[in-house]
Amino acid sequence: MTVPRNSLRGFLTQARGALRGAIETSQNVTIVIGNESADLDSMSCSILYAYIRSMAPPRNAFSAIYIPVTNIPKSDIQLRPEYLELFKHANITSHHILTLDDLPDLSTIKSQLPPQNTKWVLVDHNALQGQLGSIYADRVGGVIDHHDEEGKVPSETGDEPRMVEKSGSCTSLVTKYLRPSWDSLSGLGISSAAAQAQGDSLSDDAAVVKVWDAQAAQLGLASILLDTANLQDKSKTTGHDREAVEYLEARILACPKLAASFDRNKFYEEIDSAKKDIGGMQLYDILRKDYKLWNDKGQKVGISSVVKNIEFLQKKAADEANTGTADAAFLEALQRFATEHELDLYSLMTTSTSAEGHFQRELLVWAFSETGITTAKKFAAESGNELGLEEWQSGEGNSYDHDGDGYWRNVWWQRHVQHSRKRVAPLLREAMI
Ligand SMILES: [Mn+2]
Repeated sequence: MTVPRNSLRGFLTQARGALRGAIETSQNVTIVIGNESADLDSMSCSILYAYIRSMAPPRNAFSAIYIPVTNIPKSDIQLRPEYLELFKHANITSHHILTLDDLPDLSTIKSQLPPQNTKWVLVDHNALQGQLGSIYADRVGGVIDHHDEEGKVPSETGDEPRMVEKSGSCTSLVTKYLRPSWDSLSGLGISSAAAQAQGDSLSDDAAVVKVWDAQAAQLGLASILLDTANLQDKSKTTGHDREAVEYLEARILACPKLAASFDRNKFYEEIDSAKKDIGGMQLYDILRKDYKLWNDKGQKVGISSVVKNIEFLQKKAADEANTGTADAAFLEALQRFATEHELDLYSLMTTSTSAEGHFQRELLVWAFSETGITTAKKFAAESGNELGLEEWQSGEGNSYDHDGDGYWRNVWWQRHVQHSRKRVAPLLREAMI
């Protein structure tokens, strides 16, 4: 059975029902899942892939429908205002998105969703992490990603892709992979009934499909534009990104309802400012909203990415603490976060725009254990040049650098701003011994 041509909204509703049914009746299920930071790229990759693949599956698909799962609890969607802004363009709401809450509870997941009944396609990462990874890693049978290759996905993936390539956005690679299927779907119209219908309803159906295509195209386009700064960031943008933007934008402009009013720059600004609108959030939520954890060689390393500078976070910490200096409140908040996550090493990466309008990055590394301290020192010694690390001081004129009493901490300006967590995380992991 092929999934009928449908809107994103209709498809996601169907996917939720299909997942529930598969769990209840022990049927096969294919899950498409993005990484644990669940940024816009991860979310749109999994939905776009599952959507087009379900309507145009390979002949020997493992299951009739592909289920897109966003790798966070449902309540965490609220921490991503850019999701909510974008959903309006895709005619969906946070209630349509499938999250970890739609999978059985971790305590019973192995019996309710037996590994042999599942196939996992990874998008925007290439190693299934955490507890899901410990149960289902052997069931991964496809990947599209733009992070460093970890060699965890089998080299032969049959009917599913095995595509790990450099690209600003993973959504660009997903778009490239799906294009032939999407093109043939759009050529087919929405149902055989449409083919038999009279002229009027046929063109009505065609118009409906164009609206659906434009909604899905906007879902993908937003991620690529965010990841490449509207294709302006030369250090990130690749040919894949430019081609995908051209393709998705054409799909939007092919929809008469949108063609006249759609403006890519305006669309980008809208989603980008929604992403930076984190002023109303608690500091703890800001630290965990774009957080990734690695558990290698017996060390736990966590990295938070934040779209505001340390000064902003200090003010927030001071407001929340109501006492003491901003420096102290900020450091206490970070320490609390690292302690609760039982980290050997915690890193905070910020991005912001300087008063002169330049894009800038700060990098904080704080090690709490003996092994963590060894890693941190090795990282600082070996990666300082590549990352362009320079001494940093807080607004109150304090250095946060510290070595002793069982911990080590350093904060730098990271002058080579082309390097995101995608580069910093592998450098930290290479420093682990
Ligand atoms: Mn990505």
